[in-house]
Amino acid sequence: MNHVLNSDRPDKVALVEGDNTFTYAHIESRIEQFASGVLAGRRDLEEARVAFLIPAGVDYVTALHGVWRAGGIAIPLNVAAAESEWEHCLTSAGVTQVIADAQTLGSIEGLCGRLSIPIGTVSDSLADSVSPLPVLSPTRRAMIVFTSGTTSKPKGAVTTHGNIAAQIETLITAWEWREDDVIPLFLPLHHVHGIINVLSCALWAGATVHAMPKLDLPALCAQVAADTFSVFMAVPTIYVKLIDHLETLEEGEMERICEGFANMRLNVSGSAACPVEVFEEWRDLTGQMLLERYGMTEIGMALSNPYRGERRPGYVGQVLPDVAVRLVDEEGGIVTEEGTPGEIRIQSPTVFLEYWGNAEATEASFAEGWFCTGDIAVIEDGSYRIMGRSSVDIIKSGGYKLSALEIENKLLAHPQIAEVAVVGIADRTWGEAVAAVVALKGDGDMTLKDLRGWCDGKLSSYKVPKQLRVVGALPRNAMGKVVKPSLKPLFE
Ligand code: MLC
Ligand code: AMP
Repeated sequence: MNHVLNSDRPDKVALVEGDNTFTYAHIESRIEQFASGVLAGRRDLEEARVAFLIPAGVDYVTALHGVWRAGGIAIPLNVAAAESEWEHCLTSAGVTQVIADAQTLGSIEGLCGRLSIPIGTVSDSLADSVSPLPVLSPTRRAMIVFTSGTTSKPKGAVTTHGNIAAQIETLITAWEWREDDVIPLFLPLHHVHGIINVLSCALWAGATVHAMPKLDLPALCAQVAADTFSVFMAVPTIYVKLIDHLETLEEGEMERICEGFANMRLNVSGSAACPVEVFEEWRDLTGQMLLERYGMTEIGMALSNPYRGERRPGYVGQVLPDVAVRLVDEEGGIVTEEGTPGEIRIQSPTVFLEYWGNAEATEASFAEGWFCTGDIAVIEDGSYRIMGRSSVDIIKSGGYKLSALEIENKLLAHPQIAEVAVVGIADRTWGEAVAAVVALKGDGDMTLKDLRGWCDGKLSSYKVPKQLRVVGALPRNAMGKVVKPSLKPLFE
């Protein structure tokens, strides 16, 4: 199965990385060289797990596709994670090889040494001659993406080649991807928004991706003003940051950038709820009606406002092609009427296979063959509206899904902290911001600055609390469980 990389026009530019451009033919031959290199004489990697820590660019595409072609399972990791987070991913997935870019290599080399996992760069693995590559069936495992949830440690969601192809195809159809599309890629490449919706859809369609190692608003806006792009995909936080950035510019420059957005065929928002005000401000600035869609690591995308037709602010639209959605109420009954809320459950070829090495969690996440998302929605006038989540322990900050329990477990190791509860509080920029309530041992005090300093290197920086309240004791119910909803008012 050779999905994802378009082969219709080999001379077309697939990827732009800084001043360099790479054609489809060039990337294809690099992928084959890399696949041959990692095979190192074997016929098939037979689902060996190969992790990589590489920012957006030709090396990332080479590693992702190269591992796939060689029959391995690709595990894209966060280049900026803390060492203990990398260690959890490497050990829980039984990673046998790590590929890093020159910059990240130094940070993870020691850990790989300690775990006896060979590490190298993409260039190290490019074979001089190409060896025969295995033929892969759609049921073969292709990728593990680590996702936080209601458990304290992230779980590895395994998708097959068939799942990935289905996730791409549904979006190619629904959003009418085409060969002449050009899209910027600044989202992190260890989550499906960047990997599937942007990178993989574009490369499947034969379009061009401008890979950027990180979000750089002035540089991005300059390209937008130059009418470089036809499609733009981001999380709501990025639209908020763009709106704030545009408002700092002198009028002429702002107008040129807004015109660049206006000239695109599609602006998409997803990964977190897009506030109605953001939809309206973006429409007023650029004339673009944001297309909001809903998805999840385990299922790809499931609901979307229409490409052609009315896009309703505050709603995530209708069911995508080849996806089946049902809402299930608290008693386990299937919701049949508009206006009645229920948990979103999904059945589709896009739905993942399993959590790696965790049959219990996999089983618990399905009911009668339907994947249980934990998100609550309602249908109103034919459109789904997301009402919230069934768990208070999941926080969505800037599009990242964070586990309150994971952060609490880390903070409990602080020598001064006796008790801790982490909650997400409403925030204009981040959607939800991580906030910690702590009870201290002894009489000391703790400032937010102290706590953030202590967290440095122990947690990815986006998980570190942005607010802190110190209390005498945490409020608990009769079962001894912290009453989290009663903590949020402390931050008002
Ligand atoms: C960065 N920071 C965050 C943060 N991102 N804090 C909370 N939440 C976040 N998401 C903090 C950093 O820790 C740092 O703090 C400071 O902001 C500046 O960091 P930065 O890296 O320079 O920030 P920036 O580039 O502006 O990053 C913001 C962002 C990024 C929105 C571009 O968060 C991002 O790319 N988010 C997208 C995540 C994503 O792709 N999710 C999709 C999951 S898949 P300090 O203290 O060090 O200064 C999914 C399924 C679906 O959800 O439906 O798509
Ligand atoms: P992740 O596990 O990182 O893939 O995040 C998936 C979660 O993001 C979903 O379960 C939802 O809670 C949330 N999400 C994604 N898109 C939207 C959206 N458009 N509106 C509200 N929540 C969303």
